[in-house]
This record gives sequence, C-alpha cells and structure tokens, in this order.
Amino acid sequence: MTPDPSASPEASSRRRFLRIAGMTGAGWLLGASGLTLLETPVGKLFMPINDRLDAWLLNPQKPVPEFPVSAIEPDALIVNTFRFTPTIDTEKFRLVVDGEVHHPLELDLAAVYRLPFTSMVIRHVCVEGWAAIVQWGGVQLRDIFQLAQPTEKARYVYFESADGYYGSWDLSSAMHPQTLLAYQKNGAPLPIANGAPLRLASPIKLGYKQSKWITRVTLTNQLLPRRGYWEDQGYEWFAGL
Ligand SMILES: Nc1nc2c(c(=O)[nH]1)N[C@H]1C(S)=C(S)[C@@H](COP(=O)(O)O)O[C@H]1N2
Ligand SMILES: [Mo]
Repeated sequence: MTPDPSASPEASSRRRFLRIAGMTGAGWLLGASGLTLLETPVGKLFMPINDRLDAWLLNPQKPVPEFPVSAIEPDALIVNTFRFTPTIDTEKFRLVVDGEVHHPLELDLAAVYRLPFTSMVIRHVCVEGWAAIVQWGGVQLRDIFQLAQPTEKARYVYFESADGYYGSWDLSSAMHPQTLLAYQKNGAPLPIANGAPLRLASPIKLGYKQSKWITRVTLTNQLLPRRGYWEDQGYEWFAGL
C-alpha cells in the first residue's frame, strides 16, 4: 500500500482549519484579546499569521456580487471631502507600509502599478443618504500585505491620508479580495477629488471607511485611542455593508 500524504496529521488539521475558516467568515478576527481567536464549535484555535494569510488566499471571504459595466452611474458619486483637497507630487509620492510587518515598504507609484490589476463595479454607500454604482480599478490591498508580510501580531490596519483624514480597519476586511487600493474610477485615471493617486474602495464598508489620498498603511496589534476621523466623533467603527 502506498502511503497517502493527505492522511498525515498535518494535512488533516489543515483541512479542518480551512473548513473552519470558511465557515466563520469576516467576523473571526474581531475578538478583543491580544491573540488571534478563532471561535469554533469545538473550541478556540490560535493561528499564526502566515497560516491566516494562506487561509485567506486559499479560501477568501465570499465575494460581494458585482454589477455589469452598464449599471455604472457616472454622475452619482458625490465628492465628499471634509477638510481640503491635498496636493500630492506623484513623482515624490511613496506609499509607506509599516508597523507589524516583517518587510516595511516604501512603494512608488510605478511599483504599485506593476502589481496585478483588478477592476470591479460596486455600490458606494455614504451614511449621508446617497449611493452610487462605480467601477474602481487598482490593486488588491492583500497583495501589498503579501509583500510586507504581516507579523503574527497584526490584527488592525491604520490608513493615513494626505488631508489629515485617518481610519482603521480589521485585518480580515482589509484582506477581502474586493478591498482595493484604487487608482482608476469608471475606467479612467482616478480624479484628484476622488482620492488620487491612491484611495480605498470596497463593497463591504461604508463610504467613510474608504480613505482617499492614502499615504501610509500601518498594521497594529491593537486599536489605538484614535480610531478614525468619523469614528472618533461617534460613528460606528466596523461600518460593514
Ligand atoms: N481622505 C479622505 N477620505 C475620505 C473622505 C475625506 O473627507 N477625506 N470622505 C469619506 C466619505 S464620507 C465618503 S462618502 C467618500 C467619498 O468619496 P468621493 O469623494 O470619491 O465620492 O470618501 C471618504 N474618504
Ligand atoms: Mo460618506
């Protein structure tokens, strides 16, 4: 009889883990403890970050259904800027990725544009009572994380913007395949008013979570007292759609 490698204890615990990861979906990183807690019917598992990244890549959260290109509403996205529109020198621009990562990054725009391109047509929803179907093009944020290699402590992601806006996400939502760092809107270069050179775009979070003019992405182990520009004024932190 030939030995069956898939019958090894490692293979069977991996299969079980992947099944559990698929079942628990987006909520599984939201525990308040310092360790990553994976709640399962049989107890609690602590997963090192690289296994979590593998699981996200092999078995990502379910994608949100997208709209056809014909559904795009070109005039419906209202520019919503609370402070000012910053001036960014795209030659000097560097996207900083730091904090709980093994490989801190300073990416110029050419390096971002070299990463695999993704486009999606989704609904943008603002809490102020409007929505718009928009096509966004750019890179999956999780591709940036794969370059930066989060440490096993990473659980949250902070975004800093050139206008002083700031926000934070749970790492699981940030790893969602439809969470993009976008540089195109409706098939054209992203206008400065909409956050060029790089903004967040995602069908799983409200508009105020989608920071424009992102300059820095910092992974952290904890949520800091400053959680976000609107969140610190009482708006919901998770803000899921
Ligand atoms: N840096 C920054 N990002 C931001 C904002 C902002 O004022 N500054 N407004 C937020 C809000 S409330 C919404 S609805 C969207 C609006 O994106 P848009 O201006 O491209 O329509 O951007 C979000 N991201
Ligand atoms: Mo908004």
